[in-house]
Amino acid sequence: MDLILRWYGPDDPVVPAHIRQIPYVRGVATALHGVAPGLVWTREAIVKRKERLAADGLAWTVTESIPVHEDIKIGAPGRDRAIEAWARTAENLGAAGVRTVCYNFMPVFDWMRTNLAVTASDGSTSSEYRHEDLLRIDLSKGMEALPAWAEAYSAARMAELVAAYADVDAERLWDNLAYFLERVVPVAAAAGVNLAIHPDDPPWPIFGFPRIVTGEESFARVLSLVDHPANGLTFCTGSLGATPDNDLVAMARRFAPTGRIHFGHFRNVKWTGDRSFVEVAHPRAFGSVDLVAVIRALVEGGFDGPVRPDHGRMIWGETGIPGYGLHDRALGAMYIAGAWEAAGGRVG
Ligand code: DNO
Repeated sequence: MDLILRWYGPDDPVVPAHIRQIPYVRGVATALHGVAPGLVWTREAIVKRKERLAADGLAWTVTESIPVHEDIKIGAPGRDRAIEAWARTAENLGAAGVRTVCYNFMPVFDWMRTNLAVTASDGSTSSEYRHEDLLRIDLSKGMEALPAWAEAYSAARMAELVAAYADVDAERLWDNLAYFLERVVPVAAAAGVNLAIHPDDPPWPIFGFPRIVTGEESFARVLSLVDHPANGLTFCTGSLGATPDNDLVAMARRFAPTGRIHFGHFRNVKWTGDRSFVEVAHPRAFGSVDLVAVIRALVEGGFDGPVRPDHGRMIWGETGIPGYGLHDRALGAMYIAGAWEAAGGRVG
């Protein structure tokens, strides 16, 4: 596998030169975060980003993510134009040699937490999700007060989105995902790009918005919507592992041999109650996810694609983007690399 780290671009307090010093890491997952959803990333801008990374000896291995415009998820009239822009972006990335695109299909919010910095007994901080706390959040006030890593929404914009999603139940969202994939997969495939949908985090509906990519059956359904090798998955142990309903080892055994896992996100969470969890250090002793067992199943199933440590804790006084400090992700990277090698896999 290719061990990489996520890098948020020039504004990220973690610099490429430091990422490069983590053993094995020779590439990143990144995106042109400054480009609004629905607009095309030009070849020039993509190449400029690639060159910026190359100056520090890093490749742009994975795009994480090309954002999916809400019109596409809602099935609104503007969706064809937004789909066209998404497909052109994937094509431009492929032409520049960036061959994996991670994306998600979560309405309105991406990953959601109710606290971004809970302090553990060792003084480190990490994020947590408690469903009872989520239920106390009043969406009608907008998103400013919401402790989550997500875009801010004014009360008016939020009301608009809630209204737009009123008719979008889970089945409708599936239809809209199918409509999207039917149009983008052929373009991506022709450009030599693999698509890797990210599971919903957490994997259950929030604020009344449906969430559909939540576990084994939904992974199988995504693959069947467009049965092409370029239509694939991001195997995210933190998102899938947030619920005891998912058997991650069984999922790894089922999907790795299909060749449709195109990206791996590895992190650990500890269940703390019904639909509640806290993020913990990567090793299996600290959480509810047995990363060693999952990695063994992936290696045995033949998965050999890009992998990154996902959220880390904040340790050693580091500050920065919640979940995306350098230190704990570097520790996680080494744990993953060790488990990979012990399982007989290649780490590159
Ligand atoms: C969280 C990440 C997600 C992921 C997107 C993919 O830290 O794993 O934000 O990048 O859901 O589109």
